[in-house]
Amino acid sequence: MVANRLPVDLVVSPDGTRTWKQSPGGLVTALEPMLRSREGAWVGWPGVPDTDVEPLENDGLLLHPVRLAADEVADYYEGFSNATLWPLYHDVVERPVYDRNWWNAYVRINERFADEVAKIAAPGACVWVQDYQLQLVPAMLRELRPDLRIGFFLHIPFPPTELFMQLPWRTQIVQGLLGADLVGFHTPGGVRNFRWLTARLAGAQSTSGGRGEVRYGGRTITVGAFPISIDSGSLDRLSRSRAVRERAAQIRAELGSPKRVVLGVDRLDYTKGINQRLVAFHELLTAGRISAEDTVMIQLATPSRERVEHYQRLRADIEQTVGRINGEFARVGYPPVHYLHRSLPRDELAAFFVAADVMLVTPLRDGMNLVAKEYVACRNDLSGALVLSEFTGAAIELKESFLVNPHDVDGLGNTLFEALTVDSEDGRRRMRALRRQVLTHDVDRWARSFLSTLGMPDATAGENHDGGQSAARAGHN
Ligand code: GDG
Repeated sequence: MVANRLPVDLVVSPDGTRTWKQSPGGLVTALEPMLRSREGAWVGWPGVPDTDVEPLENDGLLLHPVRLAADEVADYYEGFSNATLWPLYHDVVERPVYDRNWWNAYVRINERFADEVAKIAAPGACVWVQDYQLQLVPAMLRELRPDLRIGFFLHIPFPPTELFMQLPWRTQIVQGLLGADLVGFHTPGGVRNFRWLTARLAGAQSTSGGRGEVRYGGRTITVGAFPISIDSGSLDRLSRSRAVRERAAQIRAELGSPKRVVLGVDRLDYTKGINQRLVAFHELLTAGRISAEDTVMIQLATPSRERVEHYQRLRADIEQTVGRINGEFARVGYPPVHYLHRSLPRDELAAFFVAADVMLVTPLRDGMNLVAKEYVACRNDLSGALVLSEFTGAAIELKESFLVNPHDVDGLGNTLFEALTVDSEDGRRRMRALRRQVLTHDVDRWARSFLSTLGMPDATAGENHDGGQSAARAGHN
């Protein structure tokens, strides 16, 4: 496995002591279960700049840290990855910055990751490269190690072709991805955009293969949609546990036992449409369609990319909106919006999902959105309503949710109101259908499907896979 971050973060305390903690974010949440069942090696950055860390073993997984200097983090990660590619790939919701120094750092760091993998992968091993920070690694790695099977998966949307064409380094990115044997996206739309661009920018030829194949440089590259999911079974079990149910009841009591609880859970990111949903909630209060006594909203916004300017502005905007709503509608001790800017433990998060009558997932653009699926997995009694943006990958699978266009403030308010007042039969019918989808399509199925398409031996056969074990053995060398 190759990803920008290791699945654990290094924590260095002031006295120099080093410990590891589980790192946040959708990617780890998604891959953790698969890794527990396969012995493998993971190449990634430990999250602390200017620090050398020896390879180590963590729960049967070999970790190979890649060193990044502070200026490299600024240019490759905060710069090119999060201020160029992230906004460009999310429909230019914010304006992408095109900076040549950032690009040069991106090339250099992708080379460093490719070199590290080339050193440790066993002959013929399967290598799975993750996400937008490492799009050049497939071609670089193929150059160094033509014996490997290389897969690449993009966790964010692959943008409309007209937007992608803005990128000054568009050809290099497409050629980088074409180094893989298999390139995966969340949605068929991403597949279509990529195939068109491979023809336009790299002269690749599309064949009429089932999943979609392109011919490039004498090789065949498979391109497909692999919608990611969650460990639905374990979250379903957690949500039924007595501790989580009691905590959920306690949360409602602490809120003053309102009739309805509305919840948002996101990394604090401008793609997530947090302000849009707050505005819709505010308008329902102002219009008197809901009252602050009856309906309470909780917005959990996990701190994210705090050194990137777009994010600092966004945080200020959201906090101003929350302040305005509470200023207008709070009674002492009972604000209508409870805003938490922090990360919560998994059990506590599950209790919030259980406590909420309506889940608001309103991104302006999102590759998939795991939160929507997590909410569904926590509703075993079939109560609860999911309001879901059309612009998430999840909307393709979760058709029985209350689908909404987050740019349409009236539509968003009306849909939120509809979800708050849905009759219980209709609500149960919807939730039953959503749960059927989420519980049968879990993250393990996603990973197996990708890896078997990549040609990993025994990818579909359960635990202890040869491919993973040989990669792990190579890691000891
Ligand atoms: C990227 C793509 C795609 C959040 N706050 C806390 C917490 N979380 C967990 C959620 C969820 C994960 O973080 C967030 O995943 P999302 O999918 O919603 O969003 P991104 O981080 O943007 O992920 C996205 C994903 O990759 C996978 O491919 O779906 O489209 O943007 O699991 O529950 N977890 C805990 N405490 C928190 O406070 N424990």
